[in-house]
Amino acid sequence: MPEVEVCFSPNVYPLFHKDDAIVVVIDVLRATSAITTAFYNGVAQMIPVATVEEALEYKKKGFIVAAERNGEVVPGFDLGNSPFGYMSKKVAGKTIAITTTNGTQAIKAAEKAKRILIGSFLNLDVMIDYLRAEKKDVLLLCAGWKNKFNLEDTLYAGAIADALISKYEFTTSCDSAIAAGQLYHLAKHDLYEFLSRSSHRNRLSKLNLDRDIKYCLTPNQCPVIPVMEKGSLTKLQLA
Ligand code: 3SL
Repeated sequence: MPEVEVCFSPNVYPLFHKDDAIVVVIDVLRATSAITTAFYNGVAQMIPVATVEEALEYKKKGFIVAAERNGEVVPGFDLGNSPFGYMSKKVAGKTIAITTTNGTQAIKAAEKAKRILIGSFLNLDVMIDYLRAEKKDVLLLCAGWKNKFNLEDTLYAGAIADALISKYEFTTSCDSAIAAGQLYHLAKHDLYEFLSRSSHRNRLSKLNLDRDIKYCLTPNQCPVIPVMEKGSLTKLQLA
């Protein structure tokens, strides 16, 4: 039976790496929600980069570039991490380079994985369907906050782990998958309320970003799966 595991911090990804596992990178607030939204709205390709300096190189070459640090758009760049910035016709069909505080760092941390997918509540059901059909080991990689644990990524990991284990033929011997599943059960009736004391919900609220938080926590609005192919993200062709 395929196994599902949850890694709570990109820092410890090497402990979880398996050559054949599918890695789902999760940064619910807000990087992976923004990326999912971008592909749902027709963005052609996204190039995740780790540093603002690398992002600047893409800007000099004429790319649209998104750069976020600590929740805010880095001055001089076109976009940040608000999913609402990726709904415009201006980005449809375009390639966007992107760097974020945690999300793109988590993608980099997993770069040795054979397949990297981008997960968010926005693509919850389509992700579960895809993973169950693939029947491969799954590693749910939470971006967290600067390599520390966060609740919102854990809840999404729990939603996936719980569905795969309880409804389909997946198993786990990983306590973090069990813990994430149990937390999801406590939270699922009102994710927004459950996160009321969480650090990043509060950080974003102080920046007047409650609209973003509510959007990112509303499941299944964007049924697409971004996938990493040779250094950039594209939309996975679903059967
Ligand atoms: O850390 C990240 O990658 C971001 O999602 C953080 S924020 O939501 O833009 O603050």
